[in-house]
Amino acid sequence: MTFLPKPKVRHPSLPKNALGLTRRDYEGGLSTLCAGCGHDSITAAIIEASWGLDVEPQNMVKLSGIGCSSKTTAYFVSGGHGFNSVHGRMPSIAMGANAANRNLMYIGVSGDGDTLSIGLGQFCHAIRRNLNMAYIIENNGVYGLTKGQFSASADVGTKAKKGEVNQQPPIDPVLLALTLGATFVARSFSGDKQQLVPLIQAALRHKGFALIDVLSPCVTFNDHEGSTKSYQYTREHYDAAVHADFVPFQREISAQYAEGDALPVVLHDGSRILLRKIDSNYDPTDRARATAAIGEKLKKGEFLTGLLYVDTTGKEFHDVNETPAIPLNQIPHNRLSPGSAALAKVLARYR
Ligand SMILES: Cc1ncc(C[n+]2csc(CCOP(=O)(O)OP(=O)(O)O)c2C)c(N)n1
Ligand code: SF4
Repeated sequence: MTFLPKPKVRHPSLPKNALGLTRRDYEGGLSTLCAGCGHDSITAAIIEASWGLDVEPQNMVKLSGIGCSSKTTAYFVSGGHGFNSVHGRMPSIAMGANAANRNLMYIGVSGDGDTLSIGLGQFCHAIRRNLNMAYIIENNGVYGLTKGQFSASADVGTKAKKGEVNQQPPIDPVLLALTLGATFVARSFSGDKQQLVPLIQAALRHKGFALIDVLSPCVTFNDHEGSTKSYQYTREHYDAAVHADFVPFQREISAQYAEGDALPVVLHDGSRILLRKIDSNYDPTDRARATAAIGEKLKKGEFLTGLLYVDTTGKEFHDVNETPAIPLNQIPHNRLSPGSAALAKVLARYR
């Protein structure tokens, strides 16, 4: 993968987070994506979210598959660990790494092709296992890297740049995740940083699988009239159900909200998400009602956005499998290898 380093020069008065790091410390290499690509805006939101959360760069693990979207893990938190996997196979890598070390913070970045076409099976099982990771789909409705073929998220009737009309029904990742029992489901837009940054922070802090489907227009192959994933279409059919404020543990809650209008959700580490309901009928803790509301909007060709469903009571992968609290590479040798007498005992059982 191409990696273009950025100059190290920085202004001495740049604001610093609790670790004494500036936003520049959360950047990566220079992007080689097309100018105006929605994916670059998502990268900027991830940088902002990580800086604001005081993430220790060396504790972040960035995982991806193949696609323009999957290239973006090289563009943020250069001090983190990274693995650019085979197309659609990022969840397997996330699973293995997560099982070996539960103390790191896992973020996966994928495309709608990488997740919903070739990688659909892997995606479903990562949700079922409630793998502890934030999973971002940069959803543009096409395979950008291979020049604009329809992906599995393209809507029926949407037009390709050269006029071809998509006939196949789309897979909606948000509805799919809700059906599979996901415990954190959100949708946003690359052009709405104010909504996206707190969602990413909450997803990184959520214990379990946190999905954010981000509508992210492809300016080169899917930003024309007739596309339902263009900047113009998304702006015109974009409707927020809730607005999420992320409040880190130990920071005073200063957000103003009307009584009965906001729902505080406490995460496992004590940080909170304050959900301000824009639609007073919307309940992000009721899976069935959330699913119905999202489906209703989709039928009208509209996108409901914000934190659409959250459940902090579900057991995540490590609770279910009782994985060791310390990373596998730190388990002492005498615990891993109980010695020849113990081995002889095991073998005796098969004689
Ligand atoms: C096994 C395999 N099959 C096909 C490809 C070709 N390929 C590369 S990227 C891609 C799709 C990328 O689309 P998406 O995940 O939506 O990402 P985008 O480029 O739109 O961000 C395909 C089909 C591949 N690299 N590997
Ligand atoms: S081809 Fe599309 S998805 Fe890929 S970098 Fe260009 S605008 Fe972005």
